[in-house]
Amino acid sequence: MIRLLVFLMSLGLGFIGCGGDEPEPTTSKAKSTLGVVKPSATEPAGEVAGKEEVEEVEEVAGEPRKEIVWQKDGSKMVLIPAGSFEMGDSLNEGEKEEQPVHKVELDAFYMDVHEITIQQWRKFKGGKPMEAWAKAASPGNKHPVIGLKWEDAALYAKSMGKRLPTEAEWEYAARGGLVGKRFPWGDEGLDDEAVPREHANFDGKGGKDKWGDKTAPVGSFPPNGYGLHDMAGNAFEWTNDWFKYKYYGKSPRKNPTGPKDGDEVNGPKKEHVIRGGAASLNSWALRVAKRTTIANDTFHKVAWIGFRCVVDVNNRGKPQLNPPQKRWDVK
Ligand SMILES: [Ca+2]
Repeated sequence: MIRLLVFLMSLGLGFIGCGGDEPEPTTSKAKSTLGVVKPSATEPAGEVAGKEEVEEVEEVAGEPRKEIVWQKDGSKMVLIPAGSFEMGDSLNEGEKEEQPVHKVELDAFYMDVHEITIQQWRKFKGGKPMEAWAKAASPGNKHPVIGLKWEDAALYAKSMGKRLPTEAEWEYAARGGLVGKRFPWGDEGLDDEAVPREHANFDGKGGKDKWGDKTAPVGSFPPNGYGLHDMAGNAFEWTNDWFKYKYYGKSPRKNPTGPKDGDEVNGPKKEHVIRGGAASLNSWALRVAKRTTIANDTFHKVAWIGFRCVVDVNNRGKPQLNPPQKRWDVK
């Protein structure tokens, strides 16, 4: 009897563990496509209670894997470790909205190694066809999908059981573990384009950058310290947060989710933050502290905007969207 019980338990273990590199199934906790879910005390746990208990008993909490493959869209993701950093323009050289520099603490999360590609976008059922100008600027399946509105990117992320990164998560990840540097690779390159040309696709050509104002296949440049490619250049990337000029002065410290609303930029248009610069813009936009948004539809068509996704890490070290213990600091 005991042996039978052990056998049955081992079957259970095998079943639960069969995910291997697979992310845990992420239940639909997102209340809308509007980005980051902010859990409330009354929100029920997304997993069935029984299953949760079984996993608590049979899984040993461990260190999260450094890399995973997200089964739903085939994206390789890397672990961005928990930690804190000084967010903003510590070199005091940028725009006023990059100030004041403030400390932010973040839980660990997984982030897509690459920008979401055209191939991934085409497989996505809700993905609309790209417009002609976007196809011309990003010519190939391995190139980043661009020309997306924020709502498109957020819908993709939700459909895949992931989410868009907060602006703080994006900047922390882009810094790649470096402290107080200008670019994901270090400080070099504000006046001399030779260095950034080896690390990023931005407007013009030189060195590794052969693409002019068109995007490159994702991963054509070396990764940053966390193993992320193209955090500088190629496609601009949507973040979850609204764009507000003066948000940094009141940003909370722990897992901030951005302001509740955005500023009007060049007219009655509120939008979300885009990060990282693009193949169509100069090296100034590649700075890790640089924050901007689209001002209007015209700008949208000259700033190649794509995205990548993230997912949280639960207290057992597994990827899980919005795990019960996650606490967001909303302000
Ligand atoms: Ca990028």
